[in-house]
Amino acid sequence: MFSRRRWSTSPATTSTVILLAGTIVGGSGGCITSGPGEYGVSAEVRDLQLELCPDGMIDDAEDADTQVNVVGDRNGYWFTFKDELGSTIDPDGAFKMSEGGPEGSKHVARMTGKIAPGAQNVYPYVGMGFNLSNPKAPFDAGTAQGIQFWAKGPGRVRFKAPDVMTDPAGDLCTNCYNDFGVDIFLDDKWQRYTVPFAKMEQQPGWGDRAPHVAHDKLFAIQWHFGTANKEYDIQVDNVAFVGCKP
Ligand SMILES: [Ca+2]
Repeated sequence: MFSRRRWSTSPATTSTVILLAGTIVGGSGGCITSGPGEYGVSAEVRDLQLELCPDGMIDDAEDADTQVNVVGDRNGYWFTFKDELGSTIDPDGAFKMSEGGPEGSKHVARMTGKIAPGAQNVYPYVGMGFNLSNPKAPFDAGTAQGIQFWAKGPGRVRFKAPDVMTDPAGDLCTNCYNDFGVDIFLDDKWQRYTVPFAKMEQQPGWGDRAPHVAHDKLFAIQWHFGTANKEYDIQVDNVAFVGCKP
């Protein structure tokens, strides 16, 4: 899965190519030409409802700091990341919350910028998210059945949860970064999305495989955007564990 063709306009170092291997997007999902958010997983996770777990709100950003709501050892920080191909992202470096959000919200996690051009086997990307614990450590989501969040695009976002099997921090993978997740076509208005762990899958065709997401050993929660040449403005709020069994 490594690049067979050198990046034509910027020198792709070996490390760049390895990094890119973590972001290869699976085969095309069909020939949908309009309103892709109305179909498939995007629609399923928009329509699904699961109740908030006790202390389930991971972060609503309302305190405007860059740490999730501190609950036990759930105390990680937000961050952004990007490729080395020229994609831009704001905030870059130190994270900061933006103003706005769905109704009733004053602050929100937001990333804006433009994705670099792609090429054959070259996949530019950006992302934002947070580690669940600080220092980074496996986090047990307990009896939660999934993760809910509000988001606004538009754009196709990969929502994913690096875990002990797919994140190098777990010291178990050799071809890492194929995290379990779902691809969601975000609407251009605020919507709630509820993603059950059971719905999260690895991308086909690359990376170490695992049977299912290790929701008892999660490292992080992330939103990736990687549509080449595209300007983006992705907002996320009210991230929570949902569906706890009594
Ligand atoms: Ca908020």
